[in-house]
Amino acid sequence: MNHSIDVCLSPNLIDLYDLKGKIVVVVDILRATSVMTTALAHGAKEIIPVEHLDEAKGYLTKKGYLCAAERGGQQIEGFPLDNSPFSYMDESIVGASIVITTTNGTLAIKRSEEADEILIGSFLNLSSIADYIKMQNKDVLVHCAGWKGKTNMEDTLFAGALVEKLKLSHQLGCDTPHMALTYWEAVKADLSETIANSSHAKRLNGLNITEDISFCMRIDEYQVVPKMKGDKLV
Ligand code: 3SL
Repeated sequence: MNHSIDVCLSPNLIDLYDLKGKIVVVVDILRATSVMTTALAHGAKEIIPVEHLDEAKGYLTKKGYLCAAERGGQQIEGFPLDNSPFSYMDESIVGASIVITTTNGTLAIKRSEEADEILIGSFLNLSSIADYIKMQNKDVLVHCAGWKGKTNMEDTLFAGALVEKLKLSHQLGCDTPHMALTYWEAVKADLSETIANSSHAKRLNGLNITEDISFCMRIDEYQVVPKMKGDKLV
């Protein structure tokens, strides 16, 4: 085993990690990276993740872009698309260039910029991400988007699930991959029930967003490996 896998539990901790030469898998299970995975699986041409709302607003008047914005779980007024995976499954998505800004997910992508390669992970494409990584000769860091700097259950569980798939090919870097793996192994049989107790699932439930949560827990629904190429995800 020449390569390692490590886990960063929050974008606020990312400066502790050296990203150079590494594959960074950004994960925001609820819901940004699940949405991006869904959109690309349904034929979107590209996704431009932007950190700031103003930047996203700049695309609203440009021709040829479908714009999405979310803060605090809610769609921002004036933007045609929200942050629900179900909004990215119809014909309008095929061939589309989508611009998206979200509370934590797009921020985590921006803070991963020094990586050799940035991948977008979710339960929806878990095995595809693992299989792709196994074919590369690189160290891996899972970058959990969390919630406003805090750690969350669902992103940590994804990290554990990916560690489980890579533990024979990658040595576990620090303590966090061990912690994430132990957590994943303990609850994976009751994933939906476990996530139902997470703070963000409760927050989304409070906004009457319920179906998204169970959809985002589906494992291997899609076979896409979204990668950043310049400022776009393809
Ligand atoms: O934080 C994010 O990036 C979003 O995915 C949050 S939400 O699920 O849209 O509320």
